[in-house]
Amino acid sequence: MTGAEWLEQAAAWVDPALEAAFPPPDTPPAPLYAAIRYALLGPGKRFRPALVFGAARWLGVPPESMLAPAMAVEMIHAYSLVHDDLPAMDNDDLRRGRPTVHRAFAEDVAILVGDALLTEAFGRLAAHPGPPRGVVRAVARLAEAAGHAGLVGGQMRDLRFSAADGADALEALHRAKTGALISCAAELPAWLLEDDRAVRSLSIYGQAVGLAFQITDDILDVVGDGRVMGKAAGRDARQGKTTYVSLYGVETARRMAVRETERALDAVPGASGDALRAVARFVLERDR
Ligand code: GRG
Repeated sequence: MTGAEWLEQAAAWVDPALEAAFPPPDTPPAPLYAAIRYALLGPGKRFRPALVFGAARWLGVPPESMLAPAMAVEMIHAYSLVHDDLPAMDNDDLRRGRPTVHRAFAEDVAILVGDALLTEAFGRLAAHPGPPRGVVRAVARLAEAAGHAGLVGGQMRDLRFSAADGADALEALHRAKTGALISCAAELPAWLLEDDRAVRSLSIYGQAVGLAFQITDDILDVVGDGRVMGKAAGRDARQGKTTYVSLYGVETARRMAVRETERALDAVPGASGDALRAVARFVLERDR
């Protein structure tokens, strides 16, 4: 199985559940549900659900038994994209090959869409049918990844980052902004199953994949095709952003991504780690 095939499988499991998670688009108060659906069900890779399902497989439980965490991480991811695109943040017009939510609807709607997705994510995870202590610890872990020490803190670092802050600060920024949710996605099945040893391995795997994901994101911004990526290429350079490519150049950045991927592969050995290893390799090869 390739990583791309596992991502497709993940979408086949999680998309019907995401589709059913909110009322039909014309349900009042308009245009809330139309906009939530636009943000959540768009043509994303479902990378974070693929990590949840891959970790479930590594742990020997049916991936479909981990629908709640898969939905939760995709909802938080979708919220973060909607808010990141807002005029006050990155001010983007295009996401996943379509107008961003505030462009397709309105800015006030986009803020509420993000708020609704963020809130619903915790409701879904809390409703996971499993040992209550595991569910509570998983909810706490998701809060950590999404909050001040994760996504939000990483976004703050990003908004105020300057090249003079240096390479360590850049890594800290990306470990929080991109890596925290990716690592959390890989860890959640182990938290839910209260398997602390597996949490440690999946955290090593997830942090390495998260960093590789961000490095390849920076590389794609330079060498990628905007039509395939569904967003403008070359934005980082135009905005004068400090990235792995601007600091190290494409070749060294690629070697760094390879090193992180090898670290990830080593963390999930054995036959049942095949999906997680395929997803880690996908990160290196991805073109979108
Ligand atoms: C606004 C609180 C807040 C946080 C925003 C994650 C984030 C923080 C912003 C996203 C902007 C961005 C381009 C980050 C770099 C890496 C990344 C998360 C890319 C998008 O993820 P993909 O490639 O997207 O998984 P798809 O569309 O495939 O779901």
